[in-house]
Formats: sequence, structure tokens, C-alpha cells
Amino acid sequence: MSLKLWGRISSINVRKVMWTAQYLNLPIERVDAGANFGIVDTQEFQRMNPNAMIPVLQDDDFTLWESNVIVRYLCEKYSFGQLFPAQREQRFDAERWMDWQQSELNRASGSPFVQFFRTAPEQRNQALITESTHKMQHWLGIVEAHLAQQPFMAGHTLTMADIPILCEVHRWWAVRAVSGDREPAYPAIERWYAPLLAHSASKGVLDLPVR
Ligand SMILES: N[C@@H](CCC(=O)N[C@@H](CS)C(=O)NCC(=O)O)C(=O)O
Repeated sequence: MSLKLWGRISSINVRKVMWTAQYLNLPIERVDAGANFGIVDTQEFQRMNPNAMIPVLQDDDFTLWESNVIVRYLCEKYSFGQLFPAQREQRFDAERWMDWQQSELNRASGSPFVQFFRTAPEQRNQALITESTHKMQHWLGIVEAHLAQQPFMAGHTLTMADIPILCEVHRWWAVRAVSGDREPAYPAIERWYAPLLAHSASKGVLDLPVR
């Protein structure tokens, strides 16, 4: 097995994959790419991912892009029946939350993140921040209600469904810290989040500042 991941660790999508690999104790080599590291604009890289985006996984001679699919792949290959549910309904329950993270949560959280962390204060679009923050409050309200009913996103144990949402919450907490958005509180999310953040899989991944 030779796992190589292309992508800078500041990317939420790279963090998802690294958290998964570290949780599973998989030896993985990460190569900085994207943003100031470049590489994504080269023909060589675009032969692996024509979108010129990170992350890209190479597992021997198999190449894969799309972060949540990479997480699914690692979980199916190395954690079948645990992080990757063996039972069909639980598996698709997990798949559903992963797709939802990409299509709803990430779309709402991306703009405020870019506004606060990658945009000069005088250039920030307050209307966009306000609108996206309201959307995030709505989506996180759904996660909060869900986690008040059960310990993890797709049942009673940790599955692949938790990982993208964990990384999303990690980034959003950083946005909240700078935006001053204190309400509402999310006690069920906090109860779920704290041990995952403290897990050794977060080392060098979620213990790094959001930037
Ligand atoms: N849907 C893709 C999105 C990938 C994506 O947006 N990657 C960003 C970083 S988070 C990127 O490559 N940005 C360009 C760069 O870093 O140079 C995935 O989940 O993998």
C-alpha cells in the first residue's frame, strides 16, 4: 500500500482525508499543493485532476479526487463494517449526510470563511456574511436536533458521515470566534465534537488554526 495525498493542510477538504487516514492509522504521504504552493496548474497535476483542485489521492496506481469520495474510499477499503457501514440502510444514511455536507453546509459556510479569513476587512461583504450565517444557523439547527437524538450522525458509532461534518464544524467555530456570532448554543454538537477534536486523528489536522 502506498498512499499519497496532494493538497495543503489549510484546506478543509484535505483535512477530512487526513483525519480519516490518521484515525485509521494509515501511512500516508501528504504533498503540499494548491494556493501558494501551486502545482495544481501543472499539466502533470491536471492529468490526475482536470479540475485543478485538491485533494487528490493516489493509492498505488489508482487516482481519486473529490474529498468526500476519497473519505468513502478509504473507509470502504480499510474500515468496512465500522467507519463504512456494512448494513445498507446505515450506509446510505451516512452517504446522505456526506452529500448534504457538500451541497448545503459547505455552500453556506464557504462565503463567511472566505470573507473573514481571506478578505481584507474593508472589502468584506456584510450582506453576504449575514445571509450565509443565517443559513448556517438553519443547517446547524438540523445537526443539533439530530445529535440530540443519537450520539453520531449515522447511528450509535462513529462512521464516515461524521468526518466531513466534523471538519465543517471545526471551520465554522473559527468563523464564529471572529464574527462574534455567539447565539444559539449547540450543546449536542459540542458533546459530539469535543472528543473527536481531542482524538489523536486531529493531530496536525484540526489542532492547526483555520486560515
Ligand atoms: N468538491 C471538491 C472541492 C475541492 C476544492 O474546492 N478544493 C479547493 C481547496 S478546499 C481548491 O482546490 N482550491 C484551489 C487551491 O487550493 O489552489 C472536493 O470536495 O474535493
